[in-house]
Amino acid sequence: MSNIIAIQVPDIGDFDSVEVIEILVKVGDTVKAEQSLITVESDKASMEIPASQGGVVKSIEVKVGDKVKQGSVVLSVEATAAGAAPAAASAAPAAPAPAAAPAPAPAMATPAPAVAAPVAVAAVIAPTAGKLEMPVSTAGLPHASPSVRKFARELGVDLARVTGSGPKSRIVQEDIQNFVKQALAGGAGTSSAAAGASLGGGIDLLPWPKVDFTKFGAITPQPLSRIKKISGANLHRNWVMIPHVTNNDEADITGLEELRVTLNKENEKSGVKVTMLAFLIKAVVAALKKFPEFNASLDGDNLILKQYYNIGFAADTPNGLVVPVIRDADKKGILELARESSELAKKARDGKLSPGEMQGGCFSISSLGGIGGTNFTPIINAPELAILGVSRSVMKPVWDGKQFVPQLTLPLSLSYDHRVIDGASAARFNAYLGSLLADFRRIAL
Ligand code: CAO
Repeated sequence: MSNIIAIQVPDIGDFDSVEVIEILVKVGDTVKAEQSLITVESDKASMEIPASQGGVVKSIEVKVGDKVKQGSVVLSVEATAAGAAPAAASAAPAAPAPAAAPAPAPAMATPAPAVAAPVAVAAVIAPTAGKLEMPVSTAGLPHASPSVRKFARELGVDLARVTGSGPKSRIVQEDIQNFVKQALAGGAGTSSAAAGASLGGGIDLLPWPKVDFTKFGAITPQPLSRIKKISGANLHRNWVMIPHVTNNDEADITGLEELRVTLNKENEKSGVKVTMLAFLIKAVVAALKKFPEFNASLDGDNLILKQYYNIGFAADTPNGLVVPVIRDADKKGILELARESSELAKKARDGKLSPGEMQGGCFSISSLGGIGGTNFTPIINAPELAILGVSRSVMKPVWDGKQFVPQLTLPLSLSYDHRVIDGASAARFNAYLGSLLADFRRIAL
């Protein structure tokens, strides 16, 4: 018996209606679950809609230029046993298709230009089952869909050097092909150091080493998780595009840890564990108020100063790193911050964060304190300008002028975007943060 499945547009976050700009498969193709089927674009971002179910494509229900929204049928596939949807995703039955079924998260990449070129690039912090991830815009990157970006990456083409011939100057696959042809004919530089040097842009690197590892021993290839692929691309972009500097400092949290332990004893029955992370969020908000340039984003030559305080925190999950965001952290008390952060961390681990729960962050905290380490360099979560890395606190002997006294010391590693934040400001921010943690009463000042 044939098993025809209608593949629908999943939850695409804040976008009501998006335009189909590319169809990546054709009738008769065999697609795997999670394979990208079409690219859609809103005025803010473009994203690829993946298959919630593998199989053979029987019909394509959309064409380039169509507007689609959550629940729109993209195409139908004849399901094969091998193409069964992953546990988190389920496909909608063939028409009539009442509501959107959960599907793998679409991969987001390139938003359209807000005004004119240069365009912005949307980043994905992390996907969640059946939901779209958070788009983050960064001005100045070329406008191209995720598949075109991938194609360019595979060929080693620097998109910044390609002129887009698509709508809104979008770079399409043909533009890359033409660019490569031109390069082969000696007209354009793909990876020649001379071309890179003369243009002053692009990063001319050696190609990635291709090694046949089996020559050296047994291997097991393991595909990266979807979250790793998406967060990896974003981390890479942020690392390459943002001039990071990390300021390392230490905070005396002897008193704060005592307070935390006491509060937890008193609140044993409340079910809410007061965490160091909650205190850190509170202290970071106070530091952001004192140093507003840290609560900002770069938009071309403008600094967008934010009047709200949404704090993201890195959560380690079995599938990779995600960054849930606590909104309006300035309006919340320690217990509420502790409760909300543990709920969000649990949802993150269960793969149940919604796109909205990962959007709108102003500043992030990456706490490895529960695991270990003395210092590290966290990567800024663009378009934020700074991130606080926290390592494991240790008891240290500290000279008080007369004697050594034991002090519980928390390492603070503040990475900042040096285009906006000077080293002196970062040192002040970190020192101020340390002073708040050392004497939490200062928060009230
Ligand atoms: N120093 C020493 N101990 C610490 C500590 C610190 N800075 N922070 C937390 N701990 C201890 C806690 O006291 C707790 O100990 P007990 O179990 O004995 O009470 C334990 O570590 C777990 O702490 P917690 O429940 O408060 O959780 P957390 O705040 O450490 O972590 C979360 C929450 C979501 C941040 C964490 O689960 C996580 O995912 N961390 C990894 C983040 C990450 O991957 N960052 C790297 C991103 S790449 O830049």
